[in-house]
Amino acid sequence: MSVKGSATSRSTGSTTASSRRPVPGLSRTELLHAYRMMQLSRRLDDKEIQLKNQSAAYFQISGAGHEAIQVAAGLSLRAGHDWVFPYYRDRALCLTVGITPAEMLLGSVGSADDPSSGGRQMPSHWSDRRLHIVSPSSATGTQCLHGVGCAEGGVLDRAIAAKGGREPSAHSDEVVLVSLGDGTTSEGEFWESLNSACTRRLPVVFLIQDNGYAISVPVDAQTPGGDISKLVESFPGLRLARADGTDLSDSWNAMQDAVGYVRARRGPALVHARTVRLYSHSLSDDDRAYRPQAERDEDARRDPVAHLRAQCLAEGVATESELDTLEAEIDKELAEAVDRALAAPPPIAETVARYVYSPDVDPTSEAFDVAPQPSGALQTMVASINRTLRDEMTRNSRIVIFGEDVADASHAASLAEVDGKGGVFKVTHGLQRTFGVDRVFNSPLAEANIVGRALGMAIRGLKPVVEIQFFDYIWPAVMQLRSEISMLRYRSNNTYSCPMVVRVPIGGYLRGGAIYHSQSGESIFAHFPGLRIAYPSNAADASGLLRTAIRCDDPVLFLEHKHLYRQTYNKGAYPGTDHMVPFGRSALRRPGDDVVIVTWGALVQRSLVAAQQAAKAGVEASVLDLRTIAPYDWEGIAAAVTRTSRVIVAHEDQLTCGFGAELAARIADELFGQLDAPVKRVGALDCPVGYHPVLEEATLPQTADILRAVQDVTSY
Ligand SMILES: Cc1ncc(C[n+]2csc(CCOP(=O)(O)OP(=O)(O)O)c2C)c(N)n1
Ligand SMILES: [Mg+2]
Repeated sequence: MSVKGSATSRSTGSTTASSRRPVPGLSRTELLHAYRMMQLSRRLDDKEIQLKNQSAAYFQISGAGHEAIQVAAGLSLRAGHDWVFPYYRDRALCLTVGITPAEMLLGSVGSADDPSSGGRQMPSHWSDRRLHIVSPSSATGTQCLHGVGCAEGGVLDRAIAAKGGREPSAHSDEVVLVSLGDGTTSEGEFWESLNSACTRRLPVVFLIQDNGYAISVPVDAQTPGGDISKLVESFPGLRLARADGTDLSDSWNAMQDAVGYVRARRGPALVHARTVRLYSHSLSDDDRAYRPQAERDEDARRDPVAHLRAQCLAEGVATESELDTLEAEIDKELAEAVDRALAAPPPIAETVARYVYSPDVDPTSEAFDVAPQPSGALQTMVASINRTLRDEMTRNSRIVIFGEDVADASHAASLAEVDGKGGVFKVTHGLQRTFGVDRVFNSPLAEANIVGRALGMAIRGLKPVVEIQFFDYIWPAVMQLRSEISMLRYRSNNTYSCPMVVRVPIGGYLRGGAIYHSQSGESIFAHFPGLRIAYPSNAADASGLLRTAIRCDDPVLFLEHKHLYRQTYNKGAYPGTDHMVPFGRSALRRPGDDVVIVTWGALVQRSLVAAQQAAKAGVEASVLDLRTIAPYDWEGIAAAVTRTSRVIVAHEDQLTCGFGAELAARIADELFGQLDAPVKRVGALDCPVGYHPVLEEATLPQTADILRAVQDVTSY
């Protein structure tokens, strides 16, 4: 092993007279335990391959060749004290931390009893709440940000608890291990996570298991120079250890060094372990298609399990017959575990949609219907949101706010002189000044970083309320929103969840917002099961909906229309510290029996104006403000359509695949018999929003467009 960074007190494993064992620092019992774990992992892989070949398992990906570094990593951690963010090759790691072979095999067959996911996830996506092994997705690299967020969450929890006089839930010496492959280091999320780990000196160990390939792509075609540790050498404060990941001794020394450094709170560490991939990428891959035989043979000669066996025999740690006995015991244990897995019940089809959302806290329920108690002067939507955040932060010390520019000043000392930024729209202004830098802070300019870190904090009980600066720039975070935030509860069968709020300024009508500050697109996120979407149109609703978003137990995308932040027509008196609007409950903004305009966001006001104009011609249009998109108020829509027999869905987003398409289809499907006219949609052109007001006006739907739709539908 070689290390870079400030020296630790630990030995780096040089051979000494007393170290006649293959792994100095491990007792004979510990060494044989390590050998058992490595053999168990390999034999379990082979068992699962058999099950796949017998069609009793449906997928297989092995850890063969990675066992030494993984067992060394597992032995260096304290189960249930430290945190583990594994990836799909981490069988030996997860076994060493404490997941049993029987539990793994229940995952192989996809049983309802599979403790990681109840048969929802492929095998090799292990998790365990008690052991702090966090449910991974299959997306490479996303876990890096979760691990960093978890480490940061622990640090913040302790700082906040100390100020609030409560017991912290995080330990002062806990370590977060994030594991990934060499190819995965090409993902931006890896680099974003290194940035934050080093900037904030977080207690994270990155373990890179470099088997030289990402499916068929060799590391030299993936990483400049073919050596990831060279690239990260200059990260300030990052302790770096390189190891032969097929050698238990070298792996142990590297892991001890890294974990010791992190546990002592000296900063983050990275272990670059070179392993071999003894089998193909997965059972769906055949590496003979792209790897020469000589290279495969060379890997086989570096088999870590065979290597340790030979070492144990050579050094007299155990006799051949002792190792044979140990291996026979493993085979017996596995045979019993296979029998149990094969007899285990499959998932029940009726449970398929369980745990998309919290089964315990229902934001559509009466519990979230708390009437407003308005008091004080009328205030804008931006003031209303700011005050709601302030009140909720006062009520719940676990709320943390971060995002780009959301702090008043990153250098808190400057606040003696300056007023503070508090977000580009000033929504979070003054919150850092009131609640301190542990609860309100700036993120790097990296959207996946914001959402991914929030997940890592949320799983351990903090309540992140983060900001994406503009909806137009949400896209780097979409993998996190789609594959992580909204799916964590489902994929872990309700074992892990990450309730949080992602606030996003959205929309146009800004006169000058142009192409990259005017976008809509809520329908895209309505396609993410597990995510709630609120979209207030006025100041009072913004407060009530935000409070529901914060107090509910699901991730919520909270869309704040930029144009609505400071209008006068949607001002309201502050509705009090307990007002909540349940999700999925629309509001009738204007009654009218001739047609209903179903709408939300900035088109609520435009629809009201159009309705007033239509009334002059004797047409009475009602305006129904949906307030939330996921869930949406189908009963409210159905009642309004039944009453009027004519319906328009009006939204700011583009017409094609806008959320109106979904509503129009459902209305046509389920309410066809109630209709006296076709369902009409009003939306933006399928065209970007140009800078000049003439272009903006031509793209976005205007009052006149809604009025024309009212005339069309009512004269049909
Ligand atoms: C974001 C993402 N892109 C692509 C894939 C498909 N994929 C799965 S594993 C893999 C290669 C990963 O290689 P590496 O990080 O070296 O890990 P290894 O499998 O070699 O251990 C790819 C491309 C994925 N799962 N996620
Ligand atoms: Mg690899």
